[in-house]
Amino acid sequence: MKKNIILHLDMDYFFAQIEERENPQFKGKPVVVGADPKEGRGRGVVSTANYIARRYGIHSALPISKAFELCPEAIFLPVNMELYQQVSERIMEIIKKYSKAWEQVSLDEAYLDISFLASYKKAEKLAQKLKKEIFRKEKLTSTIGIGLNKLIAKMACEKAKPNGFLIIRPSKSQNFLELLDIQNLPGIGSKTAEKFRQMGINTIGELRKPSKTKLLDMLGKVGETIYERVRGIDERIVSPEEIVKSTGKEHTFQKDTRNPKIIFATLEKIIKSVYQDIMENNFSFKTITIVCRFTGFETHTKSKTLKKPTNDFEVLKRTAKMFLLRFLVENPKPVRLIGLRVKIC
Ligand code: TTP
Ligand code: MG
Repeated sequence: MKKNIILHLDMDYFFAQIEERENPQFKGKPVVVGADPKEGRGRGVVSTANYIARRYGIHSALPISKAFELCPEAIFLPVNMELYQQVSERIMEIIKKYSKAWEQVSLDEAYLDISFLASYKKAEKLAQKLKKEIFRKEKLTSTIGIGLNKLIAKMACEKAKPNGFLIIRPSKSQNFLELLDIQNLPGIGSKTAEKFRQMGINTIGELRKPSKTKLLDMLGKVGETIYERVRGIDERIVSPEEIVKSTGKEHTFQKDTRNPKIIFATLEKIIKSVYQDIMENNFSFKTITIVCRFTGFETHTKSKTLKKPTNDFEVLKRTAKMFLLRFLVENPKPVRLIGLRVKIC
């Protein structure tokens, strides 16, 4: 029988590691990349932080004001997306040399199907070689996980972070999963985890007890996926066709606002910037998503998938404005952030 061998690679503290590389004087200090903290009054969020800053409790998506409170002496840097994108492209060029079946998942993450090696020993050698090549060419560390499917490979990678390597042989997959906390399973967020904890379920092993029907009742359709994942089942294939690229922009207002002039002028700017990005990359878009965050972090999103891809500016503008207007009509609270994202193809 053919052995499936899947590799997952994820760069360590990607944005912050690139900043450290560019500024060696930051090494050994807490580094936070994200919005301007403005002495604690800043209103955006953390994109990422190096592992030293993480010791203070700082992590991706944390409000930047909170990060400042936790570690005011950290080095706070703005997001230099252009640079990170260039680095990402070079890394992906290296990765895809290692297998014809590769899939980029985000700027710093990719899967490779290396089943053609037919041996976990050879897979280990390939992984070490890949990690070394990235480090030699880019001076950046990465972590690699290997397993019999995407799920196991990704979870192994998470477990081995940072600058690590973990290989889970097929016969060890069940043991590996069993003792991990339920929140290590992709798809289980803190809210879902809380529901299970109240039922006395804390580990993935314990999450094998509820029947499929019970999980479907509790979680809806995703219950079926969870039922399979806790048993190590994941049939998703590694394929570049599956890459869903997206581009987007968001803006956090200086002060929460209900002023329609300010809100819609900002949306206009966001639409233009996103559209420019689409055109520069010669893409069209198919799905449009609008995000609106109100006071208190209450966040609403709405998406529309078009019948076929387009690059019509008017369609983008009309849809974005209509959705945002609907959010404002339905919710009287002041607005903290608005954003627009499109899936490109
Ligand atoms: P991740 O791979 O999730 O995080 P990371 O590379 O910073 O850290 P590690 O993998 O070692 O745990 O995300 C890759 C980059 O994507 C990250 O450097 C910054 C960006 N990012 C955001 O801007 N906001 C987010 O909420 C997350 C999760 C990531
Ligand atoms: Mg990463």
